[in-house]
Formats: sequence, structure tokens, C-alpha cells
Amino acid sequence: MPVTTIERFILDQQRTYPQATGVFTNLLYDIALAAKIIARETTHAGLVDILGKVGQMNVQGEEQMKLDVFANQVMVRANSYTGRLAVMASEEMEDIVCVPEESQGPYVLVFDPLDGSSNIDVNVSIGTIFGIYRRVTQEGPGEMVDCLQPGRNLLAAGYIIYGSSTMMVYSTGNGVHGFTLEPSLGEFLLSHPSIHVPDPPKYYSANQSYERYWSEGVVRFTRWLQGIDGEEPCPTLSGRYIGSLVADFHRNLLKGGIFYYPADQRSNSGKMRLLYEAAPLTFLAEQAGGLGSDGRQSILDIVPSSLHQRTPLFIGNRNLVEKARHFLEKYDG
Ligand code: P6P
Repeated sequence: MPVTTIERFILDQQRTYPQATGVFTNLLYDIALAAKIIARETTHAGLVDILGKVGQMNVQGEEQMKLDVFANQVMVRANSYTGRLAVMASEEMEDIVCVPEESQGPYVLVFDPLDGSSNIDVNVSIGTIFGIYRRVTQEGPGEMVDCLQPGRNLLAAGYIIYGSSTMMVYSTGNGVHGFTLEPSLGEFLLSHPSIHVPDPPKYYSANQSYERYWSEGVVRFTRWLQGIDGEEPCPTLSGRYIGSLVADFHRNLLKGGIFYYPADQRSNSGKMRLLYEAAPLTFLAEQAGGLGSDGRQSILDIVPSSLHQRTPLFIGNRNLVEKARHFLEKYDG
């Protein structure tokens, strides 16, 4: 495979859009740069000055780890003065993030700067998730309505996984492509072109310690995945649950499988965030031949009513996600 940097790849993709001005391309560059800066810190997270809690609580009511705060700052600062964005929304910030008037542009960036951060101090892979929209307001400062768009409107989405290596995986609607960071060069190099979810799948990912809260449909779906339920056989799957959404999603994207975090008796909205977790990952899943749903409808068809709203999530191989819907319709009505 020729050595292709992410910048070269993005630029080559831009060439297929004659009317492109380069703003979108530069936005993707900015995200890749932010990813490199965050990656540099996550690989040193064992140092005292980063590890440990900053003591603040974020909008999710979760104690903020210093790396959360750092990653959020990097994403905001890398995108505030570039002239690409009208507005941003971050998992770490309660309200929309306004862009200085002299630096506004046509796009909207939504992101979770560091998902799975509770795993930082046990050295489990964590990730940044992002989605890019075009603004819907015509001019002036971006507004909440620019952020509350359904996933169908996404122009691009991706994630960076900080693990045994750092990878950036993204799509602009022309397939899903993965780039691995070569730290000695500081470059993301094309390592996984045109990713498609393998079939048959290999894994199912769910936190089964919550089964007692699940609906009958979800329990029956899980028994089917385990080859126990009476319906037609499911491919033989192994259970794998890391407890870090990006890591679980990434493994299933490359090996085939389904991740699900359903609604349950504790929360009828599930745990995953619609705007900056479920929708961007569903955009990627669909581009890779898979699906993402709340158990009834595509995640991409849900119009957000608030920045931090949650949604049940079933995401991965098309046939497994469709089977989940079958069980929920059959047993949960
Ligand atoms: P549970 C991490 O806190 C996170 O938001 C996701 O990354 C992960 O998939 C999920 O929560 C794990 O949740 O309830 O199984 O610990």
C-alpha cells in the first residue's frame, strides 16, 4: 500500500468536488491536528499531572478527569479561530460553543472530546467522536438549531481511538477509511482503506450486568445472539464488552458484530448520547454496510430536541441490528 497521509487523502477526495473551496478539507485537517495533540497526552496519562480527577463535574454529572478537560479545550481551541465553523457542541459543555464573529464559517462541529474517560486510569482505549454538519441558519453567530440536526444531514463523521495505536477513522459519505498515527513522523497514514463491516460477524457487546433491567425483547434478542433462543440460528458470536464505546465500536467495525445499550427500567432513553455519539457512529456504520438504530428506527432519522439527549443504541452488522428490531417489536410491542 503506498504511503498516504490523511492530508493527502483528504485533498485527493476534495478533487472529486470541483466546487469545493477547501474549507471543509481544512476542517478535517484541524480535527486531525487536534487528535494528534490529544493522542500525545493520552499516551502519557499515567503521569501524576494528568491522571486524577480535576474535581469538577461536567454536564453529565460525571467527575471530570483532567484529560477530559484537556481534550475538550484542544478541540475547542483548534476550531474556534479558523473560519470554518459557525458553532460547536461538546459533550463536556452544557450549551453550544459560540465561535468569534470574525472567525465564523459554514460548518457545525459536534463532538465528544474523550468518550470512555472513566477508563483512562486503567489504561483502556478511549476515543474522540465527531460529526460535521452544514449550518442551517444563514448568517451571524451559529445557533442551537444549527446543532440540533438529524444524523441524515451529516456531511462527515469519525472518531479517533487512543489505544495500542492511535487511529483516526472517518467518512465524508464516500466510504469509511482508517489512518494510523506514526508518532515518529506525527502523521496519520492510510492503513485501512474502504472499511466494510465483515459478515458473518464475530462479536456481540452489551453490559449484561443490567439484564435484570432489560425488556423481554432485549433479553430474548440476547439469548438469540447466544444461540439459545428458539428462532433460526444466529452466527456463533463471542461476547466482548470493553465499556468504552469507541473501542467496542471499532472492534466490531473491523471484525463484525453488534454493540447495544438499550433502554431499560433505569432509563427509557438508554445511556448513549444521540448528537455526538450515536449519530456520528451510525453515519459510519451505514457507510461501512451496517446499521444503527434505537431499536425501532434508524438513529439518523431522529431529530434531536436537546444537545445532550440520550438514545437507546443498537449498532453494527445490518442483519443483527434488524434482528434486534424484530425481537423488540415481537416481545415489547
Ligand atoms: P456502562 C463510557 O462511560 C460510556 O459512555 C461508553 O464509552 C461506554 O460504552 C458506556 O459508557 C459504558 O457504560 O454502563 O456499561 O459502564
